[in-house]
Amino acid sequence: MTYVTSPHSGDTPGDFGRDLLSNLYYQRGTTLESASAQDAYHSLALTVRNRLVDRYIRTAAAHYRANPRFIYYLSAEYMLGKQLDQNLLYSGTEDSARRALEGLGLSSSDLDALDVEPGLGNGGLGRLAACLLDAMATQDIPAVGYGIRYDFGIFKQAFHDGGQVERPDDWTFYGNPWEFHASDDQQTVGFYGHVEPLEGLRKSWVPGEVVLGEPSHMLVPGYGTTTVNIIRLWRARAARESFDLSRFGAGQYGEAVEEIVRSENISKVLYPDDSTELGRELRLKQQHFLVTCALRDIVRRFRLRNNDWDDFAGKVVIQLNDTHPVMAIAELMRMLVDEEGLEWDRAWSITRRVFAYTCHTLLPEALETWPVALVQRLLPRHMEIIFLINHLFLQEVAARYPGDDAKLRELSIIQEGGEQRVRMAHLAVVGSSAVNGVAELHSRLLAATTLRGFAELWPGRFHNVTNGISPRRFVRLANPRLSDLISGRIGGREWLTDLDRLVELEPAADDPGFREQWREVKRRNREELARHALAATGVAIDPDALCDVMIKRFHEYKRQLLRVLHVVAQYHRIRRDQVQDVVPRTIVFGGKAAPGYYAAKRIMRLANTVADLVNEDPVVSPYLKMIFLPDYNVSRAQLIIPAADLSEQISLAGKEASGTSNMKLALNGALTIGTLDGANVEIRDRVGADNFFLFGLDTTEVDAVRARGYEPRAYYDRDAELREVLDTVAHYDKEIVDDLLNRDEYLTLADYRAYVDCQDRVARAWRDREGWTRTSILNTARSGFFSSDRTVRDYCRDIWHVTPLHIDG
Ligand code: NBG
Repeated sequence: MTYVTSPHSGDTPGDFGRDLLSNLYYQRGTTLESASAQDAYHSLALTVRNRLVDRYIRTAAAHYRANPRFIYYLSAEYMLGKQLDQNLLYSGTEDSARRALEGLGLSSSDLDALDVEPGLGNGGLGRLAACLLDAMATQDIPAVGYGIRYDFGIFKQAFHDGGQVERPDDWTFYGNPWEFHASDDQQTVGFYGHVEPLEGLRKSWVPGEVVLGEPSHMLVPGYGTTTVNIIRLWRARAARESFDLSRFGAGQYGEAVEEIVRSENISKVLYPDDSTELGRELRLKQQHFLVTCALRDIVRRFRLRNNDWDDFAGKVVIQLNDTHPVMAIAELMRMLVDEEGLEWDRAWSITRRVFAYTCHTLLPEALETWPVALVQRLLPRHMEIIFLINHLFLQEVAARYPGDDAKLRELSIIQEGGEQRVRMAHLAVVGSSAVNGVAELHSRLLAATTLRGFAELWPGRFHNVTNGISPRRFVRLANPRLSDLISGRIGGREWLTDLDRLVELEPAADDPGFREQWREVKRRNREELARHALAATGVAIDPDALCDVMIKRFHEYKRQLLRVLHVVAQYHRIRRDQVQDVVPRTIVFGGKAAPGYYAAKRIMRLANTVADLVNEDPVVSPYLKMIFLPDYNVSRAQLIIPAADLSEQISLAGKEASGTSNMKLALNGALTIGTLDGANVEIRDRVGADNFFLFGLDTTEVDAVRARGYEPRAYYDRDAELREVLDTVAHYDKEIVDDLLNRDEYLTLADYRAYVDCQDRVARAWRDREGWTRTSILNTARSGFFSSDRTVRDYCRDIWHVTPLHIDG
């Protein structure tokens, strides 16, 4: 291995500054005097990146030598967050960079503002993928993340008349300094066409259309270790010479680039929908594109050091992040049987051992299914393979449940009755060695409801791995003040990679001096949020007010509407001077709605309307302010979370698989008001029932309410305050109220009174500032479990069976 260590590795501000100037000169072809802001930003990014390359080369070399078992994480979504802040921290150059920039007369905050976060995901699922990659690198786990390099990430959100407006996220407009392109490492991906028989079960698929997948990778550094893994993202391209020169010459400019456009459309845009299936061919194309590129790359990497298929399952784990990459099961079977000539049974045994599947939902409408007719047309050979997998699987089921046709229908990979569809979750379970949910309650409910038949068939296959979050991203980078305070108190920064050590903070909860410092940190974080909020919304907020935060995708089950109803109730109380349980609060909202999700967008518009109502009322606004920060993303999360005092986790019990903002907020000392849903249950178990504001129906009670025949209007009739609130809301949006009174799918009215009363308890608790601070400290101290390091260790132990590979620095 030829290592190059000079001149890009020095640690002093002088070294850093020199390398930055050299990058300006040689990479941007300019000088400090004439550099544009983009020149300076790109040179800074390259200077930081250079400091990770050496570690990456060492990691790759060590992996090659050791030929270890690898985790290949397949995900259609990654929400990586800004790379500059992360890579400065992980390369250990924060200080030297700051001083070098000062010396050169460059502003680090101006340059940081030019760092664009790659928004290649929708929400929790994509951010979880990023937190897991971060933890895998930090835990020295040999791993590669595979994804799609969308030209346009999640849309940018703005508001017009309170309603959401979506704008394209052209994230690489000025180039992306963090990625390495490998344009000579392309893969070929086929679509359509027909199947020709070879011998036995072996067939040959002749695709009717072919596109190229071109990879680039970004570095995924571990914190406090030498390991730097990568995430490999694929972009679709047309074959060389697809440009039709003669048509162009004839003035047919559109037709001349038709093929290029058709091919490149595959990785053009992230689907901004995280819950329902769009039923669109292009999305299925994306999925097949991702899995084909990833699998070919995995096999290429395997062959670098191995040549026997019997070793494949020993060297390769493929973790399927939800159903989006599940076509990989059929594609691997196709590669093994058709291309490699393996017997079906041998191929199936390998495939089944290699894959593991994480399910991230309980909502039936979020479980992907594809019309058989569509799969047949787009991927004819895959459809045959899926039918055969299903046929053999149903024989197994029939042997186990003789004569039970209902069982066959329930478990079949093919949904019958009406249009035949492929149930991707069923394919995932049948083709994997392990299935996991993402919080204890979720895993339990999965096995008891959504995937019950499978859990009965193969109980050993079902696991729970409770989600976690990166403390580097969500405490150290997001909340440097709190991090310093914690490090000062417990001595050193080891807690950042050993988050259980936060328990050492517990005694500090009883130290009035420490509590004072803790409050001061929160206050300064709220001041920072206030500055940003003023610039973004024009609304001035009081940095001493309780900062009450609800940040997540807009979805009816998450019940942003319940949050809004409480605000309206407060509004009336304050107007009536009924303020005994009112403390000054700032309600902070952040989140996007899927563009086609009409009901969620209505609720969003209502939230903005109520915000105006409250903020513009001279009687109410001294007590209550409401801001909706547009374009919620990872960077915005890093700003809001450190300022939060109260974390709203108010989904209808049984609907939220886990939630992860709940963990981020608790870890930053916010108290939770929440239902017994998702990971809230585990947060409450850990921080203690006294330090958590619990309200609302649990899953058993939800079932009971529904079984009795839920009548939302009865709550309206019974509760005068609720009546006043809904009448006010009806004034702005009658449709929302009609729906609540007649249907109320997510039992908002059933939980309303418990929620409002619980909010009164919150207000009383807030008045006791010492008590509140104590609870806040305990929330942080007891949330160490929610580190993504622990999540990765759980995956390693229960599902992946891999061990860390330490890389010498
Ligand atoms: C989401 C769940 C969240 C969970 C994240 C990460 C999907 C399909 N699911 O509750 O709604 O925290 O996944 O596991 O986006």
